[in-house]
Amino acid sequence: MRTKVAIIGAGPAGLLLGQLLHIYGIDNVILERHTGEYVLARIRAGLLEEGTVRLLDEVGVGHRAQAQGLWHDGIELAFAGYRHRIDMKGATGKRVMIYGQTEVTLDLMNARKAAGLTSIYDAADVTPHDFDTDHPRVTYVKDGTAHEIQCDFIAGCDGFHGVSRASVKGDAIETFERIYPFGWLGILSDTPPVSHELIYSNHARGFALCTMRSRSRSRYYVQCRLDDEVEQWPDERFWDELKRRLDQKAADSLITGPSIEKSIAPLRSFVAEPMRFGRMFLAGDAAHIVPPTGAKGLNLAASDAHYLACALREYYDEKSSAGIDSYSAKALARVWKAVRFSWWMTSMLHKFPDQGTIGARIQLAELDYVVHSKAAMTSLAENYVGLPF
Ligand code: RFL
Ligand code: PHB
Repeated sequence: MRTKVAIIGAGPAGLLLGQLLHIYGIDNVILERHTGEYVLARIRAGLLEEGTVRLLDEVGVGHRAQAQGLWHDGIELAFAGYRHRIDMKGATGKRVMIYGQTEVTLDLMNARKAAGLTSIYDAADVTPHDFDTDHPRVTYVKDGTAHEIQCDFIAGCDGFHGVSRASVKGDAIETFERIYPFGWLGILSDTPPVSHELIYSNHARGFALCTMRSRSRSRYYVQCRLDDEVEQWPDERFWDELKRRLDQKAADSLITGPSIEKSIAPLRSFVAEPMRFGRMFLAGDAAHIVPPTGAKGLNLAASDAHYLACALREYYDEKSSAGIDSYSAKALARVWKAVRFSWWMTSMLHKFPDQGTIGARIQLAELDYVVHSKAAMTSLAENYVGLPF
């Protein structure tokens, strides 16, 4: 088989890139190691920047998000027993949308199917080759048979544990990493959200986040130990812990119910530089990871896909390499700002094992400053709604 761009990974980065390239008339094939059902069952992100929603509109899949997504003008920060609102719309003129990653993935998958584009799910041993030459190729095994795709470019959209970044020789890549000493335990439940806006809570027992998927489905997270297992967290323990980390009013009005999903995610900041290796590009979690406190991971996957699709369009339409030559620097400039913001939100809101009483007091002072200073509030809002791309 031959194609212009072989995309490895059918997460948001790969699917969005594939759809953008299709619209620009650039044929592409997606290779995914798991089945479509498996990909759709992963509960992850929920919050989209306006720029991400705009991209979904651009590729013609935004109608369901526009109809079912929940626009939010603000968030609440809870600390020292009270909640304080950050008016993001007022500070920046922009909003964010709650629309689950599973729905984004489904919309993009359906559009790809409807356009008759080739996606190979359940592909084993996917391996990029010769991307340092003008003839890159990707090999894989499907139903026990070996296959090869010849292409002009490879897009490594295969997430943090993917094969693309791992295929790069040691000295060609530099990585930066911080692993946080805690995780997030998340549950999904068919109960109405405790508040119509997201609540980010700093508490002496640890961080908590109240978010949602719809008016009748809630998503809640509590900071947990890195070595915790979901089995140690029966629903009653989760609800009890969440209530303790919220202000009295929220705790009293929280409606609990059986969890329909429960999982623990570690928190990490990670960046690989550069994001281009000859004729292979990295995009999304394959190149960078941020802790979810800033809600930036999926939104960075979207901006990478946008930058890369524009660069490839320039290459094919204008016979210019300028776009692909500047892709890495352009994407990384936005990535590092999101890495900084996500680290900052994480540092301000979580309980760190070594922070001591002085660290806890400094966090409260910072939160108090953020909610009372117009400049600080605007800075938080500007980053939260997403820097322009
Ligand atoms: P993905 O989604 O991991 O997709 C990569 C795909 O590549 C496949 N793959 C391979 N395919 C072929 N061969 C191989 N060798 C392969 N290896 C892997 C995988 O099966 C998979 O299908 O990466 P992508 O596309 O870059 O998308 C990134 C986002 O998924 C991620 O950044 C977000 O989920 C992060 N995130 C959030 N982001 C936001 O913007 N807003 C949020 O509100 C938000 N909340 C979250 C989050 C992530 C969380 N967890 C679980 C880490 C909340 C949580 C709890
Ligand atoms: C979510 O809805 O899952 C979500 C929202 C905001 C975050 C992280 C996760 O910061």
